[in-house]
Amino acid sequence: MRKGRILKGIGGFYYVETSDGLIECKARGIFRNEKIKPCVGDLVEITVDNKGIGIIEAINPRASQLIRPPVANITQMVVVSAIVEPKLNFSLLNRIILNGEFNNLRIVACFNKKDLISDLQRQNIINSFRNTGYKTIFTSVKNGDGIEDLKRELDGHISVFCGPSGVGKSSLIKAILPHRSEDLEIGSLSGKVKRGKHTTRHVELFKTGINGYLADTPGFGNIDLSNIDQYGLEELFPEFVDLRQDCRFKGCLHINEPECKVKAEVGIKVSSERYSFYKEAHIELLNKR
Ligand SMILES: Nc1nc2c(ncn2[C@@H]2O[C@H](COP(=O)(O)OP(=O)(O)OP(=O)(O)O)[C@@H](O)[C@H]2O)c(=O)[nH]1
Ligand SMILES: [Mg+2]
Ligand SMILES: [Zn+2]
Repeated sequence: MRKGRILKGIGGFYYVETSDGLIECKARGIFRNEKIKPCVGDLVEITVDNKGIGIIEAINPRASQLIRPPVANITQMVVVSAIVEPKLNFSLLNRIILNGEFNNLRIVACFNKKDLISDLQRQNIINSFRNTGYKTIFTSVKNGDGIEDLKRELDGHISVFCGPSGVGKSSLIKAILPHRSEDLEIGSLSGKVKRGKHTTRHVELFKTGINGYLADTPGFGNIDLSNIDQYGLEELFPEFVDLRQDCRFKGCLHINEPECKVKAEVGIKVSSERYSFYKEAHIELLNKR
């Protein structure tokens, strides 16, 4: 038995990184009956036949499992956005972050295409995420700004790059891993619709820096919050954490309750943009019940 990590899965084959290099593997039929499927990121045990084809014999328990994108054992989400081209969708950005929080992942908020925005636009973004504790990085693939900062955040983590189509996820990864550029598909924005089109299709983990792995993902258009518990929602806003114990009522949802410390701090310690998003998510979960 050898141990390894699945870096890529295509057409029923899994590519497992082992101390002897990358080994092409098939999965044991038994997994299908047990309704678990090997997933990129899984730590697995394999045997190799005399033709050099590996068989995945066992899948280690997963520390985390993201459904969209399907990657196991990730520890960090790099949420990539642009401010223009495509225009920032603040609600979608926060939904992606919420999904990361829900999965207990460290969040890095990466704002790419810095070359297209002003200092004021940058400052507004920083302000709207105040007291969240999220690592915020501004990058430009065009002039190389911030790429080294981003690289440093990847050491020791298994990261997924998430975000809408066309924001430059694949371009950033190409800048971080120039030797893998032939494996990354970069799209170009259509001049007419400036919305971007999906160019990245499958998930693969790439090795990066010191003990880091990263995965590119295809951009997505919307995120549904239905797996989040209506009462647990407020716990997923790190800027509420130091305030909530000062709300008058235990279990305060920071919506209509009197003497709510979170509401009192909107525009001060809690940005009004993030609080508006909190209300939006709260109402959405309320209506889903
Ligand atoms: N001006 C500018 N353009 C950029 C920058 N980074 C990427 N682009 C351009 O943005 C377009 C989209 O880049 P991609 O890397 O394909 O975007 P993506 O996020 O991977 O998109 P999907 O794979 O569809 O999700 C390409 O035309 C890039 O050349 C940047 O920092 N500045
Ligand atoms: Mg891409
Ligand atoms: Zn409250």
